[in-house]
Formats: sequence, C-alpha cells, structure tokens
Amino acid sequence: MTDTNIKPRLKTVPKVARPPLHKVILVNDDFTPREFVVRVLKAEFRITEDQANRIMITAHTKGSCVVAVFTREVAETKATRATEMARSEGFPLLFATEPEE
Ligand code: TYC
Repeated sequence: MTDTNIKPRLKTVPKVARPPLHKVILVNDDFTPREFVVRVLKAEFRITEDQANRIMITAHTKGSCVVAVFTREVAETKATRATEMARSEGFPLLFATEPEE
C-alpha cells in the first residue's frame, strides 16, 4: 500500500523583532543663534538646508521638534554629539532622546 496519508505540516511564521526606535528631539532656547542650530542639524543629521531650517523654526516656535528616529544607541550618540558641538562653541543648545510610543 502506498502511503497517501501525508500530514500537512504547519509552517510557523517567524516573528522578526524590530528594535524599538528612539526620537532625537531638538529643544528651543533663547541664546543659540538660528544659523548655528541649522549648521549643527546639517552636520549631524545629514539633512538639507531647507529641512534643517524647517526643523529649527518648528522648535523655535513650538518649544521642541522631533529631528529623526533611530535605534536607541544611534539616537543617543547623535544627540550627544550634536549637543557637544554646541557646548564647544559655548551655546546651551540641547538635543534630547526619548523612546517612541
Ligand atoms: N530661539 C533661538 C533664537 O531665537 C533659535 C533656536 C531655535 C534655538 C531652535 C534653539 O532648538 C532651537 N536665537
């Protein structure tokens, strides 16, 4: 007798875990010159002059603005580097990070 009783095998769908993302947030202050904020944004986040200007103006008018999202380590490294770039020039400019909901 030929074995026609072949059990269908259920394939498990592998769940690919995506790393949680963290926001880099530009915080407004009253002292850092606008042009300097734009320069730091362009240098650290590789965005255009136009994008950098929009982000700067949003933070300036609303108090803060999300610059971009990255994995936690990349977000923290970029926020620290950008903040230190400002400190080295004597400006209080702050880039913060927070986990995305
Ligand atoms: N508010 C600053 C000024 O008027 C410019 C500025 C914009 C500073 C955004 C920080 O995140 C910032 N010179």
